[in-house]
Amino acid sequence: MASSAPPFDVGRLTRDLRAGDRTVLSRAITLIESKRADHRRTAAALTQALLDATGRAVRVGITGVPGVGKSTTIDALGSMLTRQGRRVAVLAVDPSSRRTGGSILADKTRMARLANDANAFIRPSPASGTLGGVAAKTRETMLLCEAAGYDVVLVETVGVGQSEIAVADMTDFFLVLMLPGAGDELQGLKKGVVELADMIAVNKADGDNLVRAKAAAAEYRAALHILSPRSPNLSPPVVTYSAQTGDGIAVLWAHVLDHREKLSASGELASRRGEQQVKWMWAMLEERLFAPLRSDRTLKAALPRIEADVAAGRLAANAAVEEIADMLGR
Ligand SMILES: Nc1nc2c(ncn2[C@@H]2O[C@H](COP(=O)(O)OP(=O)(O)OP(=O)(O)O)[C@@H](O)[C@H]2O)c(=O)[nH]1
Ligand SMILES: [Mg+2]
Repeated sequence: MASSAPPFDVGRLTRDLRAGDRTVLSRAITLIESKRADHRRTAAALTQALLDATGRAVRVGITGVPGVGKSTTIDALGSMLTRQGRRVAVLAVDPSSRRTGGSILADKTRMARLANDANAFIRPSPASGTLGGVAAKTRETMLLCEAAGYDVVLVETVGVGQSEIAVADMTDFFLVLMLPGAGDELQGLKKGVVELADMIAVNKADGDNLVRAKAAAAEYRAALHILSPRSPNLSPPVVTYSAQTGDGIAVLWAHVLDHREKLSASGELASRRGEQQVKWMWAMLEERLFAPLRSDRTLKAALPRIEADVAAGRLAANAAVEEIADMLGR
């Protein structure tokens, strides 16, 4: 099927993107998100050509249960940062079916200030595809944003699935947001998510919630003692703030910068990023190598039978692997 869109010119894209052209950035992200094999190769060439201009941003992952205030927080934090002269990119990873095109719109209204800020760029990641796929696109999108001059990248994800692990794996700082309210200690978040946290921030510390927010913070501080921190030398701070009034947002950001300074000084920032890149490479390669298992019709048709035979003890697992490998090698 012939496409009516003009072909992508990597040289031009590279040049215009480095100049910070937002329309070109959007176009380049569309290229990155494309599933076409020729686009994938062009996307790889583009990323490679831009590599020296990437890595400069403060990369922050933000997670929390639905309604905790992620979008409101990003709006308040992002606007504070653009006022300080920063350029802020906001990306969202949400593999759940909960979100449709309509709620992207809702998100933009929750981020009303940033959505109209010339120094901010908001881009939801596609909700389709496998988690690894979605996260991979978000990572590449992050690199493009960096090359286009965005020096803060905020990645939002809802903290109820596995997307938060993917986001923690692509950021320098992982911020876990909590609601005020004691008792329901980890609030539906898996313990594993809290263990990824570089900071816990209790939102909605305003009005009647103020006291409850402080109590919740004290509880998390106590709970964190029994968990192992992500960085051996840094125990994650627990703060309270209000995304609505803006109280505490500056302190929250100061913690991010402080953490960054310490990680840079110890060399952990560079090593963490290096490890993330390698892990990402393997994740993408694995996905690529597994692709035939999903796309080969004959194999797809045969797999349930092979699995059933293995389960029933009619076929040895290693014999099954030989059979599958033979079909793949045809
Ligand atoms: N009182 C108070 N309400 C807040 C605060 N921050 C957010 N809210 C409200 O909480 C609700 C949810 O906020 P969102 O920012 O949409 O939350 P979210 O975590 O992005 O939600 P999802 O995208 O659905 O996962 C909205 O009604 C906000 O107005 C705050 O600091 N104080
Ligand atoms: Mg939101």
